[in-house]
This record gives sequence, structure tokens and C-alpha cells, in this order.
Amino acid sequence: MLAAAVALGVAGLVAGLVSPPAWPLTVIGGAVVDLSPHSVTEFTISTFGRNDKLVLSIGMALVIAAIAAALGVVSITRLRAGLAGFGAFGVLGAAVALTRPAAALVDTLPALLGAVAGAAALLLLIQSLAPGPVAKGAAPAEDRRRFLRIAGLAVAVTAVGGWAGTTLQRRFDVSQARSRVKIPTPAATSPVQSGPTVASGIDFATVDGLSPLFTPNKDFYRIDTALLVPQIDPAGWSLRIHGRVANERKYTFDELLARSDLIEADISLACVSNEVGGPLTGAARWVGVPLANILAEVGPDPAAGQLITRSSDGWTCGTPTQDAMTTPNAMLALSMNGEPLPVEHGFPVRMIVPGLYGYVSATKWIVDMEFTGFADAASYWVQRGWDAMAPILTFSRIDTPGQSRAVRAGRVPIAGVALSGSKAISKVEVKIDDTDWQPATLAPQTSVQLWRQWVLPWDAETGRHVLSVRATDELGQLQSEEQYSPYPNASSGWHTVNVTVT
Ligand SMILES: Nc1nc2c(c(=O)[nH]1)N[C@H]1C(S)=C(S)[C@@H](COP(=O)(O)O)O[C@H]1N2
Ligand SMILES: [Mo]
Repeated sequence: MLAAAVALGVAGLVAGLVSPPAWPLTVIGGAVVDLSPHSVTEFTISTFGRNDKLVLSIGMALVIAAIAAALGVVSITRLRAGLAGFGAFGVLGAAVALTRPAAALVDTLPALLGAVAGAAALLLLIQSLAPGPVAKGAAPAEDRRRFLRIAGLAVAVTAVGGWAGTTLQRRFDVSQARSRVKIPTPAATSPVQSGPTVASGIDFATVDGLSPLFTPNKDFYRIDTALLVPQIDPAGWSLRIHGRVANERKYTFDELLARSDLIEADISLACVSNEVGGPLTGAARWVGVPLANILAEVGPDPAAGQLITRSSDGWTCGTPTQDAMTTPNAMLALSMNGEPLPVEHGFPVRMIVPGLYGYVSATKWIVDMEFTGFADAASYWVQRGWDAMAPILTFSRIDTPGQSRAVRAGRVPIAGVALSGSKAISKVEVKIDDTDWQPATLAPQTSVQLWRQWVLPWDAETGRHVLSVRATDELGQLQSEEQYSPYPNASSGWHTVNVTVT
């Protein structure tokens, strides 16, 4: 295990020097993410949400520790097998590094040099265990001291390598470049945007436990396959648009910033993996370039039904051309809640198409757009069995009281949010135990593409209670009561929470 730690520490140092994404744990983790069957990804995302990457890291650490320990035990009697094990992992790591998007030959170095260092550490450690000719008569205590000295050295190499690697990696960090970006104020802001937060005498901004109308960027859910967040300097960024278009084109970041057609819009995002009542949805004010205008400039073939967009790390998204061209406020977003896109949310540019789940609409770190047909190419999640067409289904969520929370008897708000991808929410109803459905008070619908807050005051009496919610859209469509899990086209069902009043 010490030798494996040395291998990873040295690999970290080399990766910090040549290419941070080529660190073997990032490389192998990325391959694990891409190769996982949908049942595994879905379980991980719905169980651990934004901690999914942490869980993957811990899982990999445990597996590596187990393999390393087994190799170590074997090495005591058959050192060559142990050394061969390191060699095999070095070659495997290097090979997988080459299969990653945008890989270069230098990306094999961290795994290869790490394996050499690990093998050397194993050799020294095992040799220090075996009584050599000189040490034959040595007392066991002396053998142990010798082993501990080399073990200490291994720990030091690991720590220094890891620290140096992390420090070097900061050279690739774009937060400096991001802090220099100034997003212009758009000429056109849609008139409905800054509506009051008050309706029927309730100030929704002050309801305890209710999601704020706009989710702060730091709290915004994050879902992507990127173990290392892509670091893109806007100065070197460009977006290529090609495929079945009349004029193939390239746009730079400065060209987008300088445009006179920037718009501002309030839009909710939702992840298809969200469970009923789950946290994988958020609301933000976005500024960007209207997708319709950009696409008019390239002139797509109307028969090319699918727009494939690609991120710098090779993830792909397939959006119906029709939705990309005609959905109001569909945009190439440059800012989120008044600041340049956070790096984790796609800096410098991401796509937003309101009303569709993120995996078919919300490409972060976008660098490429290609017009094609649905029969000609399948995007990342569609290859893994998720539906190619994925409009957001109407949902509603009880934010407060929370599931299994204890509540004090008396008047408390039952409150939450509801969203229908592209239609207004016209009614939200709450059911308390076995009583009739009661209409909640709705906050102003400031944008049909943004969720709508709702609240129902409740005189809570001691005991256990069951609360349910359901929403209806402006066409009178009640959200589906049928219980589905997310795969392959979003969860459905009415959100229910159990509350104990004391
Ligand atoms: N480059 C890239 N963009 C991506 C993804 C991804 O894995 N890689 N995930 C998509 C999915 S599934 C969702 S739900 C949204 C989430 O956006 P957020 O992380 O900003 O909330 O991003 C989308 N854009
Ligand atoms: Mo998603």
C-alpha cells in the first residue's frame, strides 16, 4: 500500500508538470464513470447527489488499497509478481489516458513514471524485510527499524509529490482569468423579470425553509461527468459550428461579448436524474447570446433534426434542432446570477435551452456544435439508454417542513416550488393527512421558464402527519401521480413528506 501511495504521489507530481487531467486516478475514474451501467450511475447520483464524485474517489481508494495490499502479500514470496503488477497498472493507466478526450502522448507519463516509482518503492520495502547476508544475525528489532526508515521515506515521497503536484496544477487554474471578465448589461431584459416577491399579503422572500426564487451559485446543484473541472481560458476559447449548415463558422469569446443582441432571462434547470422531491433543480438569471440568432447566422439544414453539442472534455449532448432554434430565451449563456459562469457551471460559455432536461440542453464548457440527424449520432446519455427527447415534466416539491423533521405545534408554513418546463404553473394543491386537497397561495410567476414558489399556512397539531403536493399547469394538466424512477425519462409522482409535530 505504501508503494502504491508512492506511485500515485509521483504520478501526481508528473501530472502537475505536464497535464493535470492525466493523473491516473482522474483518468481511471473518468473511464469508470463512462463505462458504468446506467443503473450504477443513477443509483450514485440519486443517493449521493452532489457528493457523487467524492463517493467515487473513496470507492477507488478502497479498491486500490485492497489490490495493493494483495500485491504486497504476494511480493513477500514472489517479488517479481509484485513488480509485474506495478508494470501492468502503469501500462493500463497509460493506455486509458490515451483514450480520454483530447489526450496527448505526454498524458501517458504520469502513469508510467508513477509505476516505475511504485515498483522501486516496493523493491526497497520488500528487500528491507528480507534478512540480507549482512543482516542475517541482526535482531528483529533492527529489521523493523530498517523497514520503518524506508516506509517513512515512502510516506515523505508521497506527501511531497502530492503537494507539489497540487501546487503545480494551480498554474492551469482559470479563476484569475474569470475574475477579469466583465459581462455587458444586455439591452433587452424581458419585462416580467423583476416582479414583486409578494402575493396575497405573503412575502415569499421571508418564508422560512422555502427555496429562494434564485438559487445562489454556490448552492446550485452540479451534475456532470468531469472529475476535474475543465479549466478554459476565455482568450483561447472558440466555438465551432459545423455539420449540415450553409456557413460553417467559428466564434471567439470576445466576439460573443461584443454582440449587441445579448439577452437576460430567468430560467430553471432540472436534472433528469432527480427523484421526486429531490434537490437536482435550481433557478438562475442568465445572460447570453440568443441561440436563434447564432443559428440563423450559420443556416442549418432544416432536415438536420439534431444539434450535437460537445464540451472541451468530450461530453456530448443532443438537442432537437427545432427546440434549439425556436425556444424563447434559448441561449449561449455567459453569466449566471450576475457573475461570469462559475467554472463548475461551464465557464466561459454553456448552452441553455429552457424546458428540456440538462442532459439534452445544458452543455457546459461548450466548444463545438454540429448539425446532424438523430439517426446519425447519439449523445453521451442517449448512448446509455436515456430518451433522446426529454422535455421537463411538471413537478412540485415540498421544501418545508422537511421529510422526518420534527415541527412545533402551531402555525407553520408548508412551502415549496413547482415547475413545468415551459408553461406557467396555475395551481398547486396540498393534502394534509386524509383531508381534501387545499389550494396553496402562489408567488407571482415572474417567468414561465422559472419555477414558481407556493405556500400554505398550516395549524399543525401534535402527532404524526403526512403531507403531499401536486401541481397543475396553465393548460389544466395535472402532474402525473404515477410513481416512476428517473431512468429512462425522469421520475414522476406526487411528493410526500412525513412530519412529526410535538
Ligand atoms: N460538459 C458537460 N455539460 C453538462 C453535463 C456534463 O456531464 N458535461 N451534464 C448535464 C446535465 S446531466 C445537467 S442536469 C446539467 C447540470 O448543470 P449544472 O451542473 O450547472 O447544474 O448540465 C449538463 N451539462
Ligand atoms: Mo442531468
